[in-house]
Amino acid sequence: MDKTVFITGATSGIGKATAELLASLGFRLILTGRRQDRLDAMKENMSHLTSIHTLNFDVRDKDKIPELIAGLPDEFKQIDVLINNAGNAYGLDSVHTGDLEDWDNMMDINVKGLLYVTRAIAPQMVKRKSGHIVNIGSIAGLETYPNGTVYCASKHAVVAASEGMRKDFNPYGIKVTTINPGLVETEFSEVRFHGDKEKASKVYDGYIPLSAFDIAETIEFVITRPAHVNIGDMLVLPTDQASSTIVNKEN
Ligand code: NDP
Ligand code: 8X3
Repeated sequence: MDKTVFITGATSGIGKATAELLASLGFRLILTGRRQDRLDAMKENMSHLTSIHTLNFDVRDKDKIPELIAGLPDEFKQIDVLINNAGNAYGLDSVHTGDLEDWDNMMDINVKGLLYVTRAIAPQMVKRKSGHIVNIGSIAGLETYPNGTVYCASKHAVVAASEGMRKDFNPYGIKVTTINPGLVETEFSEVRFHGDKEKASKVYDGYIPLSAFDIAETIEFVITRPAHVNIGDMLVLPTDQASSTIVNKEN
């Protein structure tokens, strides 16, 4: 597979599962995140499958990102697919009690971070008149739920940014896809509840959530369509989930 895929948030959950699946298919990979030990372990474990380059950065670091992209080794300079996956929810609170630092994290990482990375990579796609940008939104970008206002607002912004990018990049033949998952069992809830593993695990009790691999397979599907086919938007739910607030739980 002679394509280079750049994945943000590759150290955990959906990003990690996607990296593993795409490595097994021979895609050249640029794996990114803030946890260097995890990036090192992934490179070590998967280098027998494909060429892997890792970059350690925070998607909020708007000055560092263009420098890192410009400094990529020749083999990794041409990025064919950008998967904007890095993101998290912080807190589950009403707007009148929410923590402002949590709000900054969600808006700065989920929205501005996604835009900073895209801004650094899209020019080479425009120049080549080819490329594919896959943005990981959420069901929270299509509806809202109580106490999730700011996370939902950040994911609504991702859906809007994705739609806008499709228009901006239309003259250049660049595909833009938004994948909106429902409940996926990853480290997501642990981050949301600031490290409270017990509270986090309860989110996935009593029904079968999606696995990170389920979304990795969806990503693989969208990036392997023929050149003339762009999957615009996908909502991918566990069978047990009908909406953000309707989940068929046993108890
Ligand atoms: P995880 O917490 O398992 O993974 C989040 C990833 O994002 C990690 O690799 C983390 O890496 C990276 N990340 C977070 N903040 C930053 C940052 N500031 N800079 C760089 N990387 C960052 O969660 P998921 O895999 O579930 O989440 C992936 C995406 O999927 C997110 O955008 C999330 O909103 C979305 N999503 C998740 C759903 C779910 O139910 N789990 C449902 C719908 C959408 P590191 O800490 O090493 O930087
Ligand atoms: C993650 C799913 O329902 O926790 O985007 O917002 S949810």
